[in-house]
Amino acid sequence: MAGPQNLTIALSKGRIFKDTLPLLERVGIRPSDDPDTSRKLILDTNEPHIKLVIIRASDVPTYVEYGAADLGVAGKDVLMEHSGEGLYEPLDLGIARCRLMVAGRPGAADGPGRLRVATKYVHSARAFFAAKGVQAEVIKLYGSMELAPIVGLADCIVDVVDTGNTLKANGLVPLEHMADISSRLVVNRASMKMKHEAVKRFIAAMRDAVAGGTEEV
Ligand code: PRT
Ligand code: MG
Repeated sequence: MAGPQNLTIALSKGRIFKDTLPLLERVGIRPSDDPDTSRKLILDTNEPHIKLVIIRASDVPTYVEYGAADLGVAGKDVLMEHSGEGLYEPLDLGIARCRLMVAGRPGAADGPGRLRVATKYVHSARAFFAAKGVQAEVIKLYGSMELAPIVGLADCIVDVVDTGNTLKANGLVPLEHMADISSRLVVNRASMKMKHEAVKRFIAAMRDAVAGGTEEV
C-alpha cells in the first residue's frame, strides 16, 4: 500500500505562525524549526509527509492557487484582496483576529468632495467607498499606512486594527468598521481532488482542533 500523500502547507511568520502552531500541535504536527529565528524557508515536521513553506502573508494565496503549496493559512483581509480563482476556503481558524477599518484624524471622512484613502487594501477600499456612493481616490501603499494622514498624503487610511494602539500612537481614530477578520485555511483546487484523502483528513483534524479537540492527522 502507498504511504500517506505529501502535503505542503504555506504559512507566514509572525502572528499567523504563532497562532497556527497550537492548532498544528493539536493535530500532531510539530515543525522542526522556529521560522522567527531560523532562516529556513522550508521546514520539515515530525510527520515525514508534511512540510511547511514560510512566505510573506500576502503571497500565501498565490502559492496555494498555483499549487506550490497544497494548503495555506491566510488572513481574510489578504484573501479579499487576492483576485485569483482556484482556492477553496473550507475553514475559519478563528486566529489572528482583527478588524478592517477606515481610520484617520477625528472627522477626516466627513469633509465634502473626493476622499483620499491610503491603503494596501486597494480592492476592499474601492469596493467599500463605491458601495457607499463616496468618491474616493485610493492610493496604494505597502506599509506604515498610519503615516499617510499625518504627512498629508491622504485624508484617511484603510488598515487592519487589533488593539488600536498603533492608531492612537499616531493621533488617529477608527472612523468606520468595514469587516471582522480572522485567518482561514485555504486549499488548492487540484490538491483537493488529487490528494483528496490527505487533504480531507487534514481539514477534518484542523476543524476538530479549532473546536478544541486533539485528534491527530
Ligand atoms: O508584515 P508583512 O508585510 O510581511 O505582511 P503582513 O503585515 O500582512 O503580515 P502580518 O504577519 O503582520 O499579518 C498577518 C495577518 O494577521 C494579517 O493579514 C491579518 O489578517 C492578521 N492581523 C491580526 C493583523 C493584525 N491583527 C494587526 N494588528 N495584521 C496586522 N496588524 C497590524 C496593524 O495594522 C497595526 O499596524 O499590526 C499593527 C498593530 O495593531 P494594533 O491595532 O494592535 O496597534
Ligand atoms: Mg505586518
